[in-house]
Amino acid sequence: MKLIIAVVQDQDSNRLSKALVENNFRATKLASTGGFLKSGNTTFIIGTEDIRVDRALQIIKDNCRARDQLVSPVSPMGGNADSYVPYPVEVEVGGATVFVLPIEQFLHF
Ligand code: 2BA
Repeated sequence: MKLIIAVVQDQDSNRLSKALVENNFRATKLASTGGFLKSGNTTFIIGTEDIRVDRALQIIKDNCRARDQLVSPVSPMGGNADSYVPYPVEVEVGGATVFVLPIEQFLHF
């Protein structure tokens, strides 16, 4: 069994949830925040059998697309200036950042 962790953009999350349910995958959605943009994204955790991993990855690929996002700098008001970017930056976000991990044990009480 494998655990798929997929970080996707909020705009794609409803479509992806729907597609996962339609294809009989069980998933949990977590509200998350990107470390770089510091804006909201959605993290899916999906536990599935090894033989269904490729199908889940295809569904994620089909339902998440890359978008350019302009990041406007926010002055760090007395806070930590380590990650402060002093000019607007355009970055391509997504489609999805995906990790596939082995599951040692799966329990469902
Ligand atoms: P963020 O960390 O907010 O990153 C958003 C986008 O900003 C990234 O898109 C990438 O294009 C850019 N970016 C991130 N860090 C950068 C840096 N140090 N310098 C220049 N550009 C940078 P994606 O790569 O598609 O990532 C989308 C989101 O996926 C990330 O949001 C983060 O929440 C997650 N993610 C990506 N890589 C990860 C990793 N190795 N571990 C954990 N989460 C990750």
